[in-house]
Amino acid sequence: MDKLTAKEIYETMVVGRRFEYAAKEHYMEGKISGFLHLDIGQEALSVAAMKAFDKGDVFTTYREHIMAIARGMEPKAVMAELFGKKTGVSEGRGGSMHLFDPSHFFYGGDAIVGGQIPNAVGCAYARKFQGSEDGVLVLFGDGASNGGAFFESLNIAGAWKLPLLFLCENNRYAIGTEITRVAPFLEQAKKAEPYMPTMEVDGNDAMAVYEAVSQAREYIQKGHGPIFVEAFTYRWEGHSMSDAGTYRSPQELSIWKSKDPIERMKRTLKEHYGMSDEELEAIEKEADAIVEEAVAYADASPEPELSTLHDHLFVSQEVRHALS
Ligand SMILES: Cc1ncc(C[n+]2csc(CCOP(=O)(O)OP(=O)(O)O)c2C)c(N)n1
Ligand SMILES: [Mg+2]
Repeated sequence: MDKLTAKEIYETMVVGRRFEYAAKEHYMEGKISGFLHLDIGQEALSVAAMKAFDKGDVFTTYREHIMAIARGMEPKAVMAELFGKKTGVSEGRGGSMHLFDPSHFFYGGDAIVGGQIPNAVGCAYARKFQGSEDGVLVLFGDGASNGGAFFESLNIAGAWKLPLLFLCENNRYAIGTEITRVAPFLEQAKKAEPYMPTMEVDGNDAMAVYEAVSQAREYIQKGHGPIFVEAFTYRWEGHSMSDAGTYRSPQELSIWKSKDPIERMKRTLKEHYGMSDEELEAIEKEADAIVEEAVAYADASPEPELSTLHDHLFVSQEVRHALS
């Protein structure tokens, strides 16, 4: 990986983590309502996957703030969405779980566990039909890979050789359920083996995730059909903001905190790319400024007007005509 890409990945990871801590703080203050799922501890996976899959369409889960930023959505527009403001990426109508921006080919954020997987299959089918070579990336959790829609998606993507990259974020838990209590093995990639090639990667190693997703992207773009990448990681915070965390031990959490993906990438930048402490500190300062600006913008932005409450519920006449 060239130095610029490595630096960019690190910068986005640092912004991402600070963004998440700021969101947590403002949730506690009551400025963000509804659900909020933090991605702290999983930044390497979220950022490096987006940077490696820089074209094509992306479908993902409700734990997607950092992915949206890494895809190019502005942190202030993402924060404004969390605050439910008109200037948010989904005009304040979606909130944390529904960050949506067709200009970045980013289609959420889905509150239904695994709901994004069949949507991505449909998109991959459409892209193949249109002759597009960019392909589609779908991210989902270990828990989602126990659902029926997941297996149906593997099946049809395999049968029709769709340009679809399945990326499983295995953080070992679905809310409080440890994956091996509800699946016969830890590695969810085993489920995909009859349908497509599979790869496993350390999800806390940004360099490795970038490499694996780049290889997988090339594979689907060459028209070989779907591929499955599983990245192992761990979330540091609760599942959402209401989670007492009684299902895991403090020891387990501290082992994973010692595998901090940001510290790891920082070491790589120092040791392999010769970056100085001053340069790295400047990145942290800049990240703080970006997040502060995002919060100030979200705070100052207006709420959507009440008169627009019923907008976007049904397809408009204009869209209907355009599609017919
Ligand atoms: C169809 C459906 N069933 C149950 C839920 C409740 N629920 C929300 S998140 C979640 C756990 C999902 O775990 P996983 O797929 O591993 O993703 P993670 O939260 O770990 O990123 C569940 C069961 C839901 N939102 N949708
Ligand atoms: Mg999980």
